[in-house]
Amino acid sequence: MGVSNNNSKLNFSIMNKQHFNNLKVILFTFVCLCTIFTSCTNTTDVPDITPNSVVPTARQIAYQQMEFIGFIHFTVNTFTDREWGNGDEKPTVFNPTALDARQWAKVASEAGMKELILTAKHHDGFCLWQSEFTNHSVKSSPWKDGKGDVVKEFTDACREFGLMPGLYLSPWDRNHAEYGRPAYIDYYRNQLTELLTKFGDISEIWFDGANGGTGYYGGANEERRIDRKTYYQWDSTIALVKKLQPQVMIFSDAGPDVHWIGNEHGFAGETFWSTIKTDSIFIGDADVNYLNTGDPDGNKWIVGQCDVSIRPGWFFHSKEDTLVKTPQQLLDIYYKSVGRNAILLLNLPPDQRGLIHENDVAALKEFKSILDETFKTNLALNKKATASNYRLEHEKFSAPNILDNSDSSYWATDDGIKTAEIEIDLGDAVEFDRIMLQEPIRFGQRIEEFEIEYWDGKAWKSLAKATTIGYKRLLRVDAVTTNRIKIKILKSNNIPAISNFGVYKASERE
Ligand code: FUL
Repeated sequence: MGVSNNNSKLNFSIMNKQHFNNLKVILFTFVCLCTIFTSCTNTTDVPDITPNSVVPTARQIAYQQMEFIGFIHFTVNTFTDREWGNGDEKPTVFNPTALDARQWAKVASEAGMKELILTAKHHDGFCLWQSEFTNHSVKSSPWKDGKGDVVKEFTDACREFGLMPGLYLSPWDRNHAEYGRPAYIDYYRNQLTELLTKFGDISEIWFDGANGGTGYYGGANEERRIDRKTYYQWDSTIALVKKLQPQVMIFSDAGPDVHWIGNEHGFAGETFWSTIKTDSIFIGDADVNYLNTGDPDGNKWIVGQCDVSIRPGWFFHSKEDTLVKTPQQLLDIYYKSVGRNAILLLNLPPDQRGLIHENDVAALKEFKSILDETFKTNLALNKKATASNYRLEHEKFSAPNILDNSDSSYWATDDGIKTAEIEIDLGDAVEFDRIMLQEPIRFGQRIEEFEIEYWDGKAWKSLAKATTIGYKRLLRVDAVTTNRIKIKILKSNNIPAISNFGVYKASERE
C-alpha cells in the first residue's frame, strides 16, 4: 500500500513535470511572439531625436522639475533688525523663544515647495550649527543653553516633510579675523566640509556673490577688499563640494549647476535660455542682464534661479508685517519665474520667535490655493492634435504626444524642418486665458520663437507671440472661447520638439 502509493506519487510527479515543461515551452513561445510583435510597434526601437550639443544633466532636469523652492533667512539679524550684520553682533542676541523648524518645513511643503535652503551663515559670520572651527555660533548663545543646532533641526524637519534641504554659506564673513587672507579660505572650506558631512544629503549649496567690504574682522574694524576672481579659488572649492557630495547642486552667479537670474525681484527675462557662456561670468562679478536672459550660444547648461523675498527684506523686521507680498504679487512672480523656464526661490524669514509669521503663512496659503485652482484642469488634455510635419510619420513623434501630460513623450519634426504648425481640435469650444508649453529639455533648448493662434469661427487670430520655452513657459492671455488652437513654431535652432501643452482658465482670484 505504502509502495504503490509512493509509485503513483512518483508517476504523478513525473507527469506533472512533463506537463510543467510543456507549459514552459508554450509560455516561452508566447513571450517570444509578444516580444517580436511589440518590437515591431514599440516606440523605444525608434531612435530619439539627436540632442543639441549643450544639454542638462539628469540631476539638473530633476532639479528643474522641482520648480518652486524656499529660502529661510534667519540669524542674529533677525534679532538686531538688520539686513547685513557687521560681524560684531554678540552671539547672546540670538535667542528665539519658540523656534520650530518643523513649522518652516510644513509651511513650505504645504505651499508646494520641494526644497528649502537655510542661511547656515550669513555675511555677519554667525553660525547656526555647532561648528568646531569657531565659537561665533549658536554654541555661544542662550538658545537651548548653547546646545542647540538650527542646521540639524532644519535638515531633520525638511526630511520629515519631504523637502530636500539646501544650505547657504556666505563666502563673505564680516566676523572672521582672517577674512581677506589665505587662512580664511581654509576656514571656509572646513565649514563647507562640516556642513556636507554632518547633516546627511544636502540638495543645494548657495554661494552668494556679495563679498568684501567693511566689517568687524576680529576687531580690526576695517574695509577688506578681495579679488573676486581669484581669492576663493572657486575651482577647488567647487571640486571639494562635489567630492563630498557629488549630487549637490551648486548655486552662484556663475553656476556651475544653477545661476542667479540677475535681480532679486524673482523675474527671469521674457527670453530665457538655460544655456550660457561661462567664460564671461564669475561669482560676484557677472553682467546681470546677461544672467537674466541666458545665451542661445552658451556652452554650458546652467539652470536659472529667481530669488525673491516674501517681504521687502531678506530678514524679518516687524515693521514689514504689513508689507508681505499679496497672493496676486506672488502669482505674478510665479509667472515670471517658473513660467519663464526658471526656478522660483521664495524667501520666508522666521521672526524672533523662530516661526514664519502668520501674515506670510496666510499669503502663501492663498497663493497656493489660487495656483492650484488655475492649473487644475488642462482643457486640452487628450484632445486631438495634428501637425504639419512629424518625424518619420511615426507615432513616437506625433502631435497627440503633447496632450498626454507625460514628460517622456514628445512631438518632433523630420530632419531639416525647423518651422511647423500643430493644430489642436478641442471638440467643444472652451474658454481659457492661460497657456503652458514645455520642451523635452533632455535634448537641449531649441525653440526661439513661436505663436499661438485660435479659430474665432471664421479665421485664425493671433493670441500670443513669444520667444523661448525651455522646461516650461506660461503665458497669460486675454480670455478666448474657441474649439481650435494652433501652435506655430517660427524659429528654432534645431528641429523643434514639444513635450507638453495645456490651456487653462485662471481662477477668479488671480
Ligand atoms: C544677497 C545678500 O546680500 C542678501 O542679504 C541675501 O542673502 C540675498 C539672497 O543675497 O546677495
